[in-house]
This record gives sequence, C-alpha cells and structure tokens, in this order.
Amino acid sequence: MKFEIYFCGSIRAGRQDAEIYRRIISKLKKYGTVLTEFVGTNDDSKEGESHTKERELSDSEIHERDIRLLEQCEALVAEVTQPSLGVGYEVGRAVVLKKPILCLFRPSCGKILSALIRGIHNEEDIIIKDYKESDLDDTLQEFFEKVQKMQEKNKK
Ligand code: 6IA
Repeated sequence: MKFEIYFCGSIRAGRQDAEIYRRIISKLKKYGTVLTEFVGTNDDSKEGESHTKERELSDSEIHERDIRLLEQCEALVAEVTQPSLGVGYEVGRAVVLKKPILCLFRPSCGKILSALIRGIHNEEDIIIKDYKESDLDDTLQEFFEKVQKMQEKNKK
C-alpha cells in the first residue's frame, strides 16, 4: 500500500500535541508519502532548509499550496484533539473533494469533539475514531485497508 497522505494537526491553534503528530506521521510513512510532514516538525529543533522556507510563505501562499496538496492526496488523516480552525477547514474541504478521511481524537484529554466533525462519520470512507496511542497501529491498518479496497472498487 503506497498512498499520498495529507496529515492535519494544529499549528497556530497551539502546538501542545506536536510530538504526537510527529509519532503519527512516522507511522503513516508505512502507508506511503506524507505530503504535509511539516505539521509534525518539532518547533524547537534546528530547522532544515525546507522548513525555513515554510516560514517565508505568506498566508495566501500557504493556503494555495495546502489546497493543491489536499487535491493531490489520496487520503486525509487529521489529529483533531486540539481544536484548530485550519484543521476543521481542511477536513471540510476534504469532505467536498470526497477524499477518504480518518479523524483521530483522544477522549482522555477531557475535551468534547465538535459535532461538525463527529457528525461526518459514516463507517465507510469517513471515520472519526476515539483513540489511545496504543491503538494507533490497528486503527491506521484498518483505515488504509479500506482506502485500498475503495481504490480497487473505483478502478473496476
Ligand atoms: O489554524 P491552524 O494553524 O492550527 O491550522 C493548522 C492546519 O493548517 C494544518 O493541518 C496545516 O496543514 C495547515 N497550516 C497552517 N499553517 C500552516 C503553515 N504555516 N504551513 C503549512 N500549512 C499550514 C507555516 C509552517 C509552519 C510549520 C512554520
């Protein structure tokens, strides 16, 4: 299985889960290419050149580039525990683009997930999943098997 994956996580809405994003991204690499690896980059680390370039983009360039990547991707995975306008917007655009979607939410954080995210679950190509990190391997495997089956079905 090799997919182009768009990963979403909070940036300006708060970086408290950045380390979790990084760990999810490293697991996603088993299933293909993560188009938005910068979401998991440790903000305090020495930044590589590509990350430095991220900072030089204007907001409209970031938006344009992210929408292009969103159109290109074959699946979107979002960590939605830390509420973020940008992540909500990306998930909404991915629904309209009919991309397979997996939203990951940690109930242990004590927050309540927006009905506008929880409510899009359909058990088929849009999965909203309450998870613990120890469940991640199984959750990702199950989701990408579904994506694979959907792609095979669409080819027929
Ligand atoms: O509203 P937020 O900033 O929390 O929205 C986060 C989401 O929007 C992420 O899933 C990203 O895909 C997207 N996003 C927000 N800011 C950026 C950005 N800024 N670059 C690319 N995508 C972004 C500059 C890069 C930063 C790592 C220095």
